[in-house]
Amino acid sequence: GRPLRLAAVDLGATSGRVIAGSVGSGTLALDEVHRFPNGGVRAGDTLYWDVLGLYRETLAGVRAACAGGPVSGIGIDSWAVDYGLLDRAGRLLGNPVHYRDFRTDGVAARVSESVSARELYQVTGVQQLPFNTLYQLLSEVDRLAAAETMLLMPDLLGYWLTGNVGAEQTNASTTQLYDVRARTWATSLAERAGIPPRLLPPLRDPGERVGTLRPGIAAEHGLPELPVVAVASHDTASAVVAVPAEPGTRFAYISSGTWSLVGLELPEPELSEDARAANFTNEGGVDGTIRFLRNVMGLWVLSETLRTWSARGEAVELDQVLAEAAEAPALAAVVDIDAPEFLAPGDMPARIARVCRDTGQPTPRTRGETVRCIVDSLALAYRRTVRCAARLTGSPVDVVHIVGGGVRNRLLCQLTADACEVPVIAGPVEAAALGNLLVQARALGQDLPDLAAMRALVRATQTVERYLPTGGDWATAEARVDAMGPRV
Ligand code: LRH
Repeated sequence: GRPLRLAAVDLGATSGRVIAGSVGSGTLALDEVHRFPNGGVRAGDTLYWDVLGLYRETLAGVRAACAGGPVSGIGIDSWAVDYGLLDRAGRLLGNPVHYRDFRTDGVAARVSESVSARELYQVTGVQQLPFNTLYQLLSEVDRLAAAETMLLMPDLLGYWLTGNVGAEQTNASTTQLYDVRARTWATSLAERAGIPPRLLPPLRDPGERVGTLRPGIAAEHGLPELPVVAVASHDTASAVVAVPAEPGTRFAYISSGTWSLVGLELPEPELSEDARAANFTNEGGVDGTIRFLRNVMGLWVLSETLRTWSARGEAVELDQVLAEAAEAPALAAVVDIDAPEFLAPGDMPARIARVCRDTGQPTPRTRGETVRCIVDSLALAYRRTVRCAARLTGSPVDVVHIVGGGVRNRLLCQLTADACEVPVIAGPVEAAALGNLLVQARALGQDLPDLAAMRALVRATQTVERYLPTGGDWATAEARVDAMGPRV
């Protein structure tokens, strides 16, 4: 049909953007109309999100999109697990807390007294991460009595825009409060764990309407009363929609941003004890698919490293240190990038050096060597995870697709091909925004019947780069990391 112009609000942990996209048959074009930094705000002893800033920037972006031409819809996606609580009058109860805050330390261990880790996995299919919504809610259990509703971040912004509460399924599936087989809230499990089920709002599917921009907001911002569409509101689910996989290929994907989400698309959840032991998650995707994946620590360690150097007054450009890293010796020292010590903000170069020393490896001395250690370690984690996913599901992987900001890191893309020993197809960068636009477009009547049609449109319109494996002794490096301690 005639292309639709749509606003995709894509909120990442380190930056947010609003993209005006045109979607029609043979058309998928992006125009970034607004971008802003995002990140944790430490106040007192807590690491918060600037949620009102995110709301303000969302509106600023929608205004910018509308200023460029008529817009037919708005869709919002963001990182998973974090939420705001509403009281009985629908007012926000407290400022949402960042998943990297330490309020959840030790909570998971307490839950296992009322619900076993095994049962939790059987019902929810979710990997053990300290910041799962279940654990975050339990860390503030005293406050829950005053709360009526829990809204995940995109649903909270959607509520402010439209006045309607709900929980979009792909993001709900990350909470560890969602029954992955029944596709409903796991209410009895929630109750036993100590979470009042009234907090869990009605579920909505990607493609359903959230509602219409409230007249007061439309008037205040000079906007039309636009439909707000529930997209795959978990950014990773949106990114997987836009993986340009050829039909029939056996592909793994890496959604590469602050986190690297590494895994496979499956028709059904994989809930074996082996999958649980390997800490793979079963998150909901579009059209009933399952995202069987593992969180790998991702570009976070690199961005925190650059932040540490900048804070010391050492001017650092990402491209410059990556060029230095490319010249540094390969696989000189590797760390388990998923070790818990890399989760919280802080001095990553010091942590890397300490791990190298403690494991009897050469300590990186230059910036190039430090970055090489991080990028080698990431590629190694991709190798372990892709191979593990293939082993757990019995489905070999012929190609690895990388989407998201990490596509720009050409050293990492090449090392991923080397480590995984299969070709890598890298692109598109703005996969989450593209997936957001595609699901919106379908909801508003464009002819995109299934994931295959959406991916065909991505392939026809977006450019990708190919990387072929060139070798390296990854097996030895893998054995070195296997001998190290526990992972997140
Ligand atoms: C990536 C992501 C990931 C979650 C994490 C909290 O942005 O949504 O899928 O595990 O943030």
